Amino acid sequence: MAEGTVPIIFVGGFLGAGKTTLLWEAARVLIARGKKVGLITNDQAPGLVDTGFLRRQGVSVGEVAGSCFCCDFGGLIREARGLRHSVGADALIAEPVGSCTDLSATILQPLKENFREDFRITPLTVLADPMRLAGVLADERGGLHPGAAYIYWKQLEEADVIAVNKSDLIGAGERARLCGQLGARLPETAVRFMSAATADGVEAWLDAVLAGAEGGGRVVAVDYDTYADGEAALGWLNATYELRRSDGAPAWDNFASDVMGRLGRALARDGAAIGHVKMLLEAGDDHLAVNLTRTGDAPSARGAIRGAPERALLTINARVEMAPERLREFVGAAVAEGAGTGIVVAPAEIRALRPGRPKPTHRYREVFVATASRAPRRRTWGRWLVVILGLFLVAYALFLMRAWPA
Ligand SMILES: Nc1nc2c(ncn2[C@@H]2O[C@H](COP(=O)(O)OP(=O)(O)O)[C@@H](O)[C@H]2O)c(=O)[nH]1
Ligand SMILES: [Mg+2]
Repeated sequence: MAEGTVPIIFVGGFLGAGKTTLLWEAARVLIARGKKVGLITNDQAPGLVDTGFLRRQGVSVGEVAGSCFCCDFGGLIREARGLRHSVGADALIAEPVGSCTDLSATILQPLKENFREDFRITPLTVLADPMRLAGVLADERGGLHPGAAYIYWKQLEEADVIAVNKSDLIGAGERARLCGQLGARLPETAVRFMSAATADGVEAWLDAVLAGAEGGGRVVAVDYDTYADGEAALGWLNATYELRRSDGAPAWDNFASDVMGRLGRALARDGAAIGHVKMLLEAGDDHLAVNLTRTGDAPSARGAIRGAPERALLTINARVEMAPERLREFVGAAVAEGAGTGIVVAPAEIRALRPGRPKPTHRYREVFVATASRAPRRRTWGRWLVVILGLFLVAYALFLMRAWPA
């Protein structure tokens, strides 16, 4: 087990920003330094592609499923402590749900007040996809539902560090432009650029947050009605299918790309804005991840399934601006059409939902500042226990000395 406080890094940011890719890359850097790392993923429902993908990379992963971290603070603590004790993690990196905000008020501040002996809270990093960021900087909404755009801006506002990811996709001119626009909107916030995919800038970011001041330096005002509207604008679908392939059916990799292509085109025809669609196809020791992060974009794939194994497991996570029931139909149709007659599809679990109104376990109105007179609550309880025990012992001693009144 790791002794002393363990740094915990929160990587927030909108759907598709590259959080999971960064978690994996940062874990690789720390593992190469001889550290033990625990990752914590989060989703509104079980069956998370990110968890499956990260576990496939051989790193220890805890998952809080069924609620965001802020609404299941106890679940977050359970996973963080579990990773700290079971694998002796020296560092924890956590990825909140991409449509979640107000992390500073609901997670970082309560951690700082009540768990500072266990965890060191590093600066809150909010990751941004440069194209989506350019969109919201240009017209405030960037093509998102107004509530989703509100969430996007709140994420940026509460960040200790904004990390513009995917810097491999933009040139120096675009970097300077984004930097200037962010500086004008959020002059107090540190901005850095990195590419989680190529690892460029990841180590420098990691060193900066690990050495940085305590995180959660600001708490922003959040209108929970608008926040809830933004979350509810997205249909949420987590589905798992068991697949069996007959001879002559398309290769697994082609099948996965075909399903994603069909789904992407169908959603584009319907005019539905994609938060992200992720697929993980697993067969034996191999896996293939396919992602689509915006309507009209080409899917990107990572990994491969070698040979022609008979069975495979397909997990799909889709967050799209449409009713969950319709999303279920779109996904079901794409899988069935992609499978054709050569692949038998058996749905194992399908959950389609609209995230409910966020009801955080804790919410701080201001930044928690540790002072001698405002010690962590658990210590205060400990002190009371010592006082009560002391009084009891004194009373017992008096009784033994027969000084106790009859
Ligand atoms: N070009 C490029 N793509 C990236 C980078 N980081 C992530 N991606 C891709 O962006 C998509 C979403 O990444 P993911 O880590 O799942 O995002 P999340 O939803 O924020 O966790 C995937 O297709 C990734 O391969 C990057 O630095 N450069
Ligand atoms: Mg992710």
